Amino acid sequence: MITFHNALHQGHAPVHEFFRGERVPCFEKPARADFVEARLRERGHELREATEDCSEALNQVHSARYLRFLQTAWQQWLALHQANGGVQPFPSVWPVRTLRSDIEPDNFVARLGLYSMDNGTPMAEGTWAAAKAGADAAASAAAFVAGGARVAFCNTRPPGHHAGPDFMGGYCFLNNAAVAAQTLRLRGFGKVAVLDVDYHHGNGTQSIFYGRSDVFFVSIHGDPRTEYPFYLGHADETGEGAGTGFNLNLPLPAGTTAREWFATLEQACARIGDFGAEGLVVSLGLDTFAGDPISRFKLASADFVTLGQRLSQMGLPTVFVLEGGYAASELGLNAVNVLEGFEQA
Ligand code: Q9C
Ligand code: ZN
Repeated sequence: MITFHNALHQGHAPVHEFFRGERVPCFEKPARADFVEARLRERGHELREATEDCSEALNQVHSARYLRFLQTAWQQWLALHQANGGVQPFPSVWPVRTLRSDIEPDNFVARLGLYSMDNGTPMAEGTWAAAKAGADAAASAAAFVAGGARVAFCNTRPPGHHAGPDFMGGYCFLNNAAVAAQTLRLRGFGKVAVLDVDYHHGNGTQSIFYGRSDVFFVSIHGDPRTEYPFYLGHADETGEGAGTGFNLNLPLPAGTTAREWFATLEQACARIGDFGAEGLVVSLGLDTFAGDPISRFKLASADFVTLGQRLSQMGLPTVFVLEGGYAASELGLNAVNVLEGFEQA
């Protein structure tokens, strides 16, 4: 599988996040993409540098003021105090209902809260560069497919599917899958489906396309009543305005087995077929794996081969974009299983 990689991902290396009130090492760590790359090389797959600047698509899926903030966030943080280079910023206040989000506060941490959905998305010095290079890699994979290739993979981190039009969250800053889908649209694909198989609902991708009928968002994920991101991902979210009917959520309970999960995948595939998709973007989270430390579905490594085979049978030009998956040492095997399953079928 031709893979577009993110040469700058290691610059996104925050040290800790919060878990049960304690600071713990980040689950979303550089080793994840490195394990995937090592496995790809071992299996003889070709790695390529990004060929595209994603800016056009990026500006269509994120707001100008969010991108402006994110691009210099680390410099803004450093300017506050000489010691800030050694510590991570975290938001501590958010503009929830009744509070105003139209005015950017002068206070940096207040601005960080304005542009965050949680305090679980730590940033570091190289975060913007890594996120932008990742979105460039996603756009490159999409451009490659738009140029006639059957399939491509984007091996990147930080992930993207929780990042909405104007906020970061869930380890995500720029929505790589949305950039890939928008790139397919810009290059002549009339109808694009985004299938999100990450354990967590892709709230950011849903929100970006919620009012649109040209991009059908479908997600299979842990029920938000008990699982992150909690505040979106219910079955009754079907789109709004022109986008009504072009959003499908298939939440499943924690503990869901591979058999139940694949039965649900059939529903997703049927609806993507009915939609008449011309291209497919797969938000490839591998945190559905039974060994994932923060998720609760029960897929085995071999099930990921089956997933790749099933997606290949859709017969669509396909862009795979890496999302979550925190059993880092098994992530390479699980990702490559999907890609090789796709190529075999
Ligand atoms: N400290 C993705 O899989 N935080 N994001 C978990 C553990 C939310 C996962 C808390 C998990 C977000 C892309
Ligand atoms: Zn996830």
